[in-house]
Amino acid sequence: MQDVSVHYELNNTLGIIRIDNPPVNALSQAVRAGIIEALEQARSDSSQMLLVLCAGRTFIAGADITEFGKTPQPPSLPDVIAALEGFPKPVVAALHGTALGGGLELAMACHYRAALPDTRLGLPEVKLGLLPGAGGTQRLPRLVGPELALEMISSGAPITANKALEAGLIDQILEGELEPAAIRWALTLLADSAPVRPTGERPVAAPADTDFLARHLKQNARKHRGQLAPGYIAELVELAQNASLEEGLKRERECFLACKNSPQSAALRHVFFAERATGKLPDIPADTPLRPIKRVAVIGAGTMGGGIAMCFASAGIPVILVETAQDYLDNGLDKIRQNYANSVKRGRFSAEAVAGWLDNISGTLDYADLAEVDLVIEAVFENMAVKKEVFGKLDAACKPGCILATNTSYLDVNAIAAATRRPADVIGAHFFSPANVMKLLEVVRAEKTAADVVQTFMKLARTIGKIPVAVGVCHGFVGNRMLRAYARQAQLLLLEGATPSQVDKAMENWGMAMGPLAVGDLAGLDIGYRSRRDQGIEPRSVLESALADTLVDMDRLGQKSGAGYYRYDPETRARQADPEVDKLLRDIADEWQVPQREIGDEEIVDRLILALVNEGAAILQEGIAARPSDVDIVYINGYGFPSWRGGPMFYADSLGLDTVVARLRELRELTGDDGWEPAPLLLELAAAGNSLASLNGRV
Ligand code: 3H9
Repeated sequence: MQDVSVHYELNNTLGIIRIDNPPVNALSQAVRAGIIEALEQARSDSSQMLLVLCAGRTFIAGADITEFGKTPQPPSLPDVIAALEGFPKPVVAALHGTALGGGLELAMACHYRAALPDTRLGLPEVKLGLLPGAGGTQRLPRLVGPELALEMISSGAPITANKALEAGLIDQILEGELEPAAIRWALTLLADSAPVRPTGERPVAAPADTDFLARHLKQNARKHRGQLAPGYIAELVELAQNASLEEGLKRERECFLACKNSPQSAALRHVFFAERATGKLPDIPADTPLRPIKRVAVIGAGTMGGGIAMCFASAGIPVILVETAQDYLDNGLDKIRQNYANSVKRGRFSAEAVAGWLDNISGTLDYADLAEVDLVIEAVFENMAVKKEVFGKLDAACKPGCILATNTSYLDVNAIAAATRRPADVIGAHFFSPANVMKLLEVVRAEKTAADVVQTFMKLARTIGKIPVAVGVCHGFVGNRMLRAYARQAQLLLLEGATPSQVDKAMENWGMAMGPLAVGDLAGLDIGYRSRRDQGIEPRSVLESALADTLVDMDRLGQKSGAGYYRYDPETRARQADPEVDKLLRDIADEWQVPQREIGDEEIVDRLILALVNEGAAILQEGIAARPSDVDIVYINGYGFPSWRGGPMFYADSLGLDTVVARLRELRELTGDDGWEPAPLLLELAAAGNSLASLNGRV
């Protein structure tokens, strides 16, 4: 066999097709062609059954995503799958690791399936803006029934081997080492004269009642808002129940191609690779030796500190929580126990796992207990003087080489590092709240942070389940600096004549998880108020915070006080527009002499999103972020930006930078605000006919 990614071997009565295409055995053209060639060989040899298995850490994890967007090369995956299902000898598949997307579709076209116990099986295409395009929408309902099939395909979440066995997706769990166990199982089937059993010829398992689709669409309406694939998926699963395989496959192909060629899928594929690119740092070699991190301490047992401690404990890393008084410590530890207990109640984790994680957390009031830790994360009050004091104490208490990290969202990490005699060991770690849930972690590189400290932190972040993005020092780093520009536009629009509901609805309809004013109410308006005061900005002295400051002075702090930009129903927490705020707005606009006008939703979206784009471009030019795709990842994972729009920088490219520059100039004209001057980087790229994406490859 010419192609090295698929090997065929005749083992007495068994023909073994072994796929070996690291790292995840994706179904590249070479693999597809290799399988067809293997089938040709097996057709005429003395094999009585074929066994498909994979080398390396996983079964096939799907189609090769890098091939999407290029001209398709034969054979197509549906053709390979049809050849497997229609093969005249029984074909069986042995799964391990992950059987995902096209990988699971291929397995479903085999006549029997078995898996090692820790295998995960799923159809995650929806996360790439796609749907299963090689029969998955038609074969999965035939095996597990339409209800579970719809849940799996529209969530993209994989299931365990046990669940797959219970649901009829696999026939057997394999024990022991993959290959010998798979061969034993196949020979048993052969001994039992197991017949060819094409999945496509089966009727749908346990057909659902007539309104299951309507229920599904209603339950998921909010989650799927604005997305193309989920509607098609529901239609196709229904078709599996009511139409022939041939008809179902034909419609599946049409829908798959519509999704594959859509801007949404291009955006989500960009996000897939962008998420994995964040760890590749332009100036730090990938093989930089890492510092071992075996024990960690977290300073401050408040909401943030507790959440951070949970991240380490849940990853099996012992963590000491440090407080200044016993009752603060006790409260913090109680809160952690409660959080874990809630997760167990909701079925997220087992009680057994959580008990083990809790054993990883201890508490102390004494910095002397930090002598042996390898990393400390400070999560005290967001105040420079307090942070400097803590870092002075850490410098004295911690061993040489211990990494000292500050969880700040705005402050100057260089100044904090200067409070120690070891600035090379100091780094910023901006976790997002709730820290045990939110995936994003901005890793802030200060001027003197050592390369191995950065690399260690980036790797450690992955170990605790985060998506780390390396950023440089500036006020607010990448995310909060951009947020400031975005939130400023929301405030100005209110004073110019929009209402809070209008601004929020426009942004939510565009795809943001929550509008900016609802976010402000959720976070608490007092936070920004305090931060402005700490920066020496007097309350109500600046136009863009005049409304927020006034609300705080009126004790309208947001959801926690029952009112902010909105009023909140005490029972349901539903937000209601408040005429009092509209009146307040008009008064403030009069006071500042801001003329009122009708404002359309398109202007709201343009102003908020282009403010992000312009600030993002300035951040890139200053080298605060390494590449545009890093900025996208920050905004998607930390600020509710719709992933199917690819992030603000990808979105700017999709508009075309010429269009972006022209619109920025129009906005300057319209508002008279010089802040709309296009960032020089945008001008440069637009003039050269280039995209922001052209900078992604510069690493
Ligand atoms: C599909 O199947 C469509 C069909 O229905 C229809 C077709 C007609 N292709 O994530 P990792 C790379 S759509 C190409 O860091 P892990 C990845 O970029 C597909 N490359 O490892 C990375 O490269 P690098 C449906 C892929 O252990 C390296 O492999 N399937 C693919 O944390 C390691 O990846 C999916 O959506 C791919 N399919 O996680 C599954 N997958 O080292 C997508 C990975 O250069 N994959 N790479 O940065 C995953 O979810 C995870 O990669 C997996 C492993 C769980 C498998």
